[in-house]
Amino acid sequence: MAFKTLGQFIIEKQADFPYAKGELSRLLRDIGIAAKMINREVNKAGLADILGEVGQQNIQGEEQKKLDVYADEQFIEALSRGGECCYIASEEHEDGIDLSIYPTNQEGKYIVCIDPLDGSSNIDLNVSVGSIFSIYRRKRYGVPIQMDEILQYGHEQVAAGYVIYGSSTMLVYSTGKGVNGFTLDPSIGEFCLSHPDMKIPTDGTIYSVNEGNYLKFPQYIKDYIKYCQQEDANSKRPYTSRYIGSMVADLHRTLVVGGIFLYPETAQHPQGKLRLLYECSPMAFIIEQAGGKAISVSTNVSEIKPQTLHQRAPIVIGSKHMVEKVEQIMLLHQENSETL
Ligand code: P6P
Repeated sequence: MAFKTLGQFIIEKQADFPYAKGELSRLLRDIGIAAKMINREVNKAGLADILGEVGQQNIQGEEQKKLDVYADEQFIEALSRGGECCYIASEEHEDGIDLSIYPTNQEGKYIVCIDPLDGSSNIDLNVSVGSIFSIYRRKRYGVPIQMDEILQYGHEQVAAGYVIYGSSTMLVYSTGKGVNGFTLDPSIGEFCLSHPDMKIPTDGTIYSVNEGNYLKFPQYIKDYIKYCQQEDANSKRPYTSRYIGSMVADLHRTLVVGGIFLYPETAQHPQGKLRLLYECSPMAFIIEQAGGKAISVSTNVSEIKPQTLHQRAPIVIGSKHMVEKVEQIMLLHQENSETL
């Protein structure tokens, strides 16, 4: 059976957006092109001796780049050329990239926040890494882009998605009408629909957290981790602990088989480690679109107003009932501390 390609699927779903004249479709296709370019290089990463170490000339006499720099360049290249994007906020750039100054992107309708290669420290360990993207609608035209158009709430996202460069390369995205997964078929160089209408199980038996930080976690998180480890046949506990250390890989597993991923706040890092605009918000959008939940301490990730481009946020995300259990324990602690 011939699979439906990403391009065919996007065009088919264009009817979901009566007002869009194909710009979002073209933007998603541009992202797919960048993903294919990055996939080709990520899969060669282990051949450093042939490709040459970073900063050296490789056998073609080209400067060997760090893969996250290369990934960043591919997204900027594809989004600039496509013309639909007016501004890029990237993990690799302290300041955003205003494309609206170029005639080709002057009328671009969309703002894209990206983590070009998340978990890139894992590349040399041959661990799955990923790209994460978040798409917002521009608010004004004919004037320079203002920060309030970049720093929008997660619930204002038009679309979000990720690419996971793993045992196979997949692009998973949502435009607010469910989540669909596409697997790259290298033999034809196309992403093909392999996981239509993805739903995260409402319950799971896997918890995913860097337990090395356990002693620094707030008490409600410590209590939840202990809850996961306690014996209880009815609720299939103790749960299994799985932590890859690559957010896209940990959350792709969570989406497919259920579970919960936590990167909480600690005393030293009250905002946690993960970035709001291009890690937490897009992953929260996808997981919520698939029927899951994503909180940041006592608020939904989608309801945090970003103040800066690279702002961090604590996150607990995954199967609905598992996240609700964390909220339950947190509430108990808040009530106890109020009665003390
Ligand atoms: P830690 C990778 O560096 C990353 O940004 C995410 O992909 C991942 O979830 C997290 O950091 C891992 O952080 O502190 O557990 O190594």
